[in-house]
Amino acid sequence: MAHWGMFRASASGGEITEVHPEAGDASPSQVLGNVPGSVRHRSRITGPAVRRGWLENGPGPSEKRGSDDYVAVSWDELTDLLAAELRRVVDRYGNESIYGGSYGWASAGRFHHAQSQVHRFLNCIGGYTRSVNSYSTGATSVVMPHVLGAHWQMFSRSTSWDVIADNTDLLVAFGGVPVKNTSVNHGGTSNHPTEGALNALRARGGKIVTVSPLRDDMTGSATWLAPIPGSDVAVMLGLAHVLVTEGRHDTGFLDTYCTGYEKFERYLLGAVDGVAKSAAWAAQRSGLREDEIVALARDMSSRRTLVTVTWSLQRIKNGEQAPWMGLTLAAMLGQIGIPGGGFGHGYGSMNEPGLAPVPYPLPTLPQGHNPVATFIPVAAISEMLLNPGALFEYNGDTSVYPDIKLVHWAGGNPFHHHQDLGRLRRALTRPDTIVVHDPYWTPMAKHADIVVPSTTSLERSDISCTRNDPLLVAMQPAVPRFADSRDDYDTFAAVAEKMGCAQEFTEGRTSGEWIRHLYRQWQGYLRNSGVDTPSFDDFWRDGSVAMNTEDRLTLFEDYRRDPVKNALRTPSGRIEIFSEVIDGFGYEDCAGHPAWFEPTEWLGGERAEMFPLHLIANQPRTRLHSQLDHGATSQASKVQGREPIRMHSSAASARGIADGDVVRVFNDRGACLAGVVVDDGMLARVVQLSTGAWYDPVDAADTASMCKHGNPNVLTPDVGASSLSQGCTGQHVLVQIERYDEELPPITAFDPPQVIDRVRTPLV
Ligand code: PGD
Repeated sequence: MAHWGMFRASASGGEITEVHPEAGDASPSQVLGNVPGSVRHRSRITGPAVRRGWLENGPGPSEKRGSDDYVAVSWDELTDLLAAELRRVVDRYGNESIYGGSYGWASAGRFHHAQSQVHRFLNCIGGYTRSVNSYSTGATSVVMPHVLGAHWQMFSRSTSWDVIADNTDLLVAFGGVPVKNTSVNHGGTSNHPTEGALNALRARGGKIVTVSPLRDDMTGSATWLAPIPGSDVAVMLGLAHVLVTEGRHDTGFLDTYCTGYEKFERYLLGAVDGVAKSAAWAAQRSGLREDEIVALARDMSSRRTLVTVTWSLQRIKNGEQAPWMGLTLAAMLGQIGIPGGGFGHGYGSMNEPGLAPVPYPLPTLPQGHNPVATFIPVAAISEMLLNPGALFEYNGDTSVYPDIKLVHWAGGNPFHHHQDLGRLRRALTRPDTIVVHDPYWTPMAKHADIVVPSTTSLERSDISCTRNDPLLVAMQPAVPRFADSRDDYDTFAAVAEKMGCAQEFTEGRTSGEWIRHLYRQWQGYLRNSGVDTPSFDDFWRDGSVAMNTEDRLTLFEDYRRDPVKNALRTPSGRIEIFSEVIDGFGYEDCAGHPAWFEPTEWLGGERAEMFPLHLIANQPRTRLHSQLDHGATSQASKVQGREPIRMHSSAASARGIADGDVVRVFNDRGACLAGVVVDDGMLARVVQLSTGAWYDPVDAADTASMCKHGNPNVLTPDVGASSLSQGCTGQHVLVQIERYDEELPPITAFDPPQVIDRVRTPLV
């Protein structure tokens, strides 16, 4: 099982040669094509290594990170060095000075889940500074608990695809429903039903309106409205204005199930600032026609309508507003809690929304207790490392950035997920020590002092399951461990042994014993709930257990049925269109109700005079984030070895650029090369470059160097969504593009650094 689906692998000589998707999968992911050849790829880390400068000079800030050589060490040396360094940092600076936020998707599998392993280990040695929220839903996860009293439940208990297919008459999808993103699901997935459900809706006579600058954010027939990127909230306000002024809003629903609508309505009608957020006002900001907005609002109020908002719409400055306003629009239509109507968030952002949840807890490795209270919002990593002691706002509180001496990372790639990579590189010069566990020489591993070679999930046993999939799967190794790599669990167990907390970390179990233990614990829980499951041995032999799921859910059906008994977990128990709590924080960049904030990176602002193209840095179609970028599917999409950038023919020809050319994409933060694919399925001034090409600087010693491979995060702004959430804003950025006529530098992203073997080449 992988995040991108369930498969069987054929192997030979320690390498995967073929993969065969699960028979029941309606639409297997093309990302599977990256798996063959991935185990023994040259970018694998073959054994433990330590950065030469760190080994020679000891821990300390260093500008050599990212361009230094490495020295191969034995496992015994590596675990000695790691244990001693952790002890030094804890004794001298305290556990708060270890940053263990360690964000990232790692691999499917409940036991070997890298984040769970590193957090459990760090808790055994006294804790660490943690991170909160995610890069996926940074703004949503903070605003929605105030507004709806829920966050992830919105996805895991979302209206199921079959209910939408059978009942929705009009699907209005802000951000579309990009089927490419549904190929992945955190923790795995055994089926991909999205495309089938959209087709079934159409076959029933249902209509789809996709609101996105990119046509292919919706596959198949749909009405395409292409607003200027970042203007969705204006469009939603314009729609809401039509509903109110034409008396089409459901006052009964707003009175019974919501609070604060009146305050929002005053803002909407212009009573607060003298500006009515009319369809004409929205048209000016979005570039859509006024009559299109009016017609859509009328259509929405006369049919069973589902309003959906993708997660990408909140990965932008003031990202809280799009989901909050989408919910408000749906509340005004009064169909929340009715099958096929209402609101959805995240359809097409990951496979989970729309899939049926499992009604009981799943096996999980306990992470223990972290006694350190210090935390940062996850996307504030550079800010924290560059500004120890500085104050920051988050969700109504003011906190202080800790002084981090050691960064311990397992299962994530900040050079994939973080913004403004030049700034990140400057930030990574600051700590005394950076430890990275990864199977591959990712750019993050190349910035580490202590490099821990991990196995991949293809080399180990595990259990996989996820909250919206019926299968609990026995993950059996397809190949032996690669070279001198180890499971992260075994590494942590060895370091724990040297630090005197082995029993606490392992509880006396090997990884095999843990997997059996977690299964049996789960079995016991289910038995108490009256559910029978096969023995562990039968499960392991058969390969999977089918679990019950809660089918045909409608989000908030229970709340609609009985708003008192099933009150929401908000202060009012209702949907908070106006939140007294958020209002009370007094933030200038997040008011008490959803509102329009002019984006900083958008075509309607002054910055567009300097950088006139709007780049959408969205999720890739050919891989999961940066994982297996060297795989066949990902590589087949590259243009002259560079990440493809899609451009409208008018924007390309105005710059003397043709399909297949390599271009330099730049702004005042940085530059990267990319290979052009001309595509008129987008607004003329929009370009699209997916995330995930491994960062590949022309000059590794220069933190401001151009990336010759096409990582858009050299361009994106490193600013939080707002004082409320500080969420990631990496989806949107203004750029300029020019043809690159110089000799093309070779791609070196997948080449390992120089690793010195002291036996053959003694250090001088
Ligand atoms: P991955 O490439 O999945 O990216 O960011 P994330 O860091 O999750 O990184 C996972 C790493 O884990 C890989 O290096 C892989 O090799 C390693 N790994 C896999 N298995 C194991 C294991 O068993 N042990 C260890 N130790 N390592 C393992 C994703 C993040 O990027 C996300 S979720 C989102 S939604 C964001 N989206 C955007 C965006 O829309 N736009 C921009 N510009 N930037 C984004 N960044 C964010």
